[in-house]
Amino acid sequence: MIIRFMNKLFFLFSVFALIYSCSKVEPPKPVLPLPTDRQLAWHELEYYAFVHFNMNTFTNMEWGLGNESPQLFNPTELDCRQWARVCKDAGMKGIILTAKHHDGFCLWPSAYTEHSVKNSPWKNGKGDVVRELAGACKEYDLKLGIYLSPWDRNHADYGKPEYITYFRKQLHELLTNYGEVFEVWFDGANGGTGYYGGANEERRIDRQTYYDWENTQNIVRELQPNACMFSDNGPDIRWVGNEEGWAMETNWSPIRKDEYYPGTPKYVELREGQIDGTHWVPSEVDVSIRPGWYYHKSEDHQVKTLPQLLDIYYNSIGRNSSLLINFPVDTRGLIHEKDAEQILKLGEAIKSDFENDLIGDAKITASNVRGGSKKYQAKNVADSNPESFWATDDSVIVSSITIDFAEPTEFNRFLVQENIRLGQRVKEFTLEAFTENEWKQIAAQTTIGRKRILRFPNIVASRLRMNILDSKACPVISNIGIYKAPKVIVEPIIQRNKNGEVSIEGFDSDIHIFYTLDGSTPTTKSLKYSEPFLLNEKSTVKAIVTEPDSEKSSPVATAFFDVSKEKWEVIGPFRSVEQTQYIFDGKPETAWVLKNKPPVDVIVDLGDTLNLTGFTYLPDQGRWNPGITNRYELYISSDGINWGKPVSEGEFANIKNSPILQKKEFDLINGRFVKFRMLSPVEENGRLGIAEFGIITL
Ligand code: FUL
Repeated sequence: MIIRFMNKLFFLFSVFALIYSCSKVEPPKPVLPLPTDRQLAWHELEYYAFVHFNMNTFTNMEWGLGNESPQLFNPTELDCRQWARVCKDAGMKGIILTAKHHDGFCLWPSAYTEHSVKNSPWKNGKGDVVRELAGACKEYDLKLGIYLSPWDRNHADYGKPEYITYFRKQLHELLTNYGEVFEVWFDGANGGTGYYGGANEERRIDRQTYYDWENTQNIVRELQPNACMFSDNGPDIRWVGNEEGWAMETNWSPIRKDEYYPGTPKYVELREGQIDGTHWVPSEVDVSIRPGWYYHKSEDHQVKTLPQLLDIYYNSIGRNSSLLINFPVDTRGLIHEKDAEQILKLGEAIKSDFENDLIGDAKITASNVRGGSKKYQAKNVADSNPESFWATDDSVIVSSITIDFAEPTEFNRFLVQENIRLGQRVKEFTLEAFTENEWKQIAAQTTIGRKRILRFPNIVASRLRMNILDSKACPVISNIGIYKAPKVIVEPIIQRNKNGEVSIEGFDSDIHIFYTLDGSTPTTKSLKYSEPFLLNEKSTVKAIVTEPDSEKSSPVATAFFDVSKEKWEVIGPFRSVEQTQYIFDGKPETAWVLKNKPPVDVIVDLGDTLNLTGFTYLPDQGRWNPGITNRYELYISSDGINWGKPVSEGEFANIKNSPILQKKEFDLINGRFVKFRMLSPVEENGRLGIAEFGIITL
């Protein structure tokens, strides 16, 4: 009886002691600067859409001059609900619309200009795209964001103080008439040539002072206190310093904000953020699903694929950034089917990558727990409560947290988050897996921030350990997730270089590639690819990617190669131009481009006399000022001196809109020298070029 009483007493004493000890342990002191509540809410969104749709959509431009007639704006099937549906289905949380781009045309009937939808034929001037989108976002539970270009190439007063009044009035309209706005996007591109009410001149402004940013930003704060503002240097969200879809691995949310301004030439310094940053201004990765921001039919074949989009996802959200993916809405007023197809694939892939957190019931321990307190115990990283976290004593920075699975577990993703309410801290960490009876390092990294995701080949381990090697103060880790993402089984890329070496690349690690050379459909019993191989003769390579130990197999990739280009040489007339090699390198992304008065000839010595029946031309695939010819002549010669009449001549139909591989056949002829004559650039830029040139033999 007495023993039982004593036991009870002891138990009660322990409970009190624990409660006392918990209450005694001081929480970690914040490391400045800290995010505001509005930034914390924005951080949670992670992934949202940009829509570039405006006058440029109808003029096939990226930067309109400002002199475009509102009559040109006339979408035939505009449907903002379709945009919202696609974005929602892809897992996105909001849409930011280019309400006004640099050309000054307004998608809403602004009371302060005639240069808007109200003077367009669309809905007889009664339409309002911003209103339609606001309604669609509401219906699909998405947030609405506004892009309002500070640069206005249409407005007569641009460059004078009067324009700032106009700009602010427009801001007022957009922030009071369309409900809650989550993000206001101020572009850094500012000043230059333009129409400017008919002046047609160049106007430069002082980017630091012209907009009186402080007072302009105050308008947003006052009208939409919850909205975050984006610009090169914030105040709430900063540009990541490129438009290609990646953040740096080292990425601090703080920056020394006052050293920069929208349009700063020092934007590269913003990429990594700054360890000694004075303000919390996290990065946002903005990237288009196509090469351009606006719709161009010519880019219909260049929509980013699932592998490219997955890389973008992991290189942005997985690197302490948010992700803003742009849809260049087309002239119908819809997100193009091809864009929708790819983004939905990404949505599916993200879902399945993070479906099952393997941390489950693993035992989690740490080398140090703050004050030995339960409140800061290691287990908190797996309790799905973002508020709770593991923290160490102030004096302990070098520390580790170990996840002990009940049995060997296979995984390929590691996700970790700091509790950013207390500031960004970790400077350096490693990851080790206990496998085959020893600890193996699988990653050595720098910052964490709001979210860091590491990808690596599948590993089977019974334990996983994260070592914090350096931190601004004691680490505060709120979440860890461990996943086995399914392999991305997409068709591989088959390329052959000038020497005849064929490479076949799949996107993921731990996959198998099988191929055939006889035109038959590859299976897991076909040749297994391990490294590039020589293939000089004419052949068809077909290849698939399969997942080991599963039935999963990709669609078949097919590449047709004619005789190898090993002996080919450009012998004139631009032999000295270094890039001539690009036309035989098997890489569509590299090109040889010239700005010469047509005709421009390229003469190739094939090295042998061949039986020729045609040729192929892949025009320059570059985004800016591509060199493309739409008329051509092709000559064959046996000595490179006497050319006679062209064996083929004419036009590459629709090549401007669709710059894909062109194939032309002609009657069989013997020859060793080929002259390809480019006659007319399709772009006003006057450039002529070739990404790849090939011949067809009998
Ligand atoms: C850039 C602009 O100049 C582009 O046209 C586009 O709007 C992009 C998002 O930002 O700075």
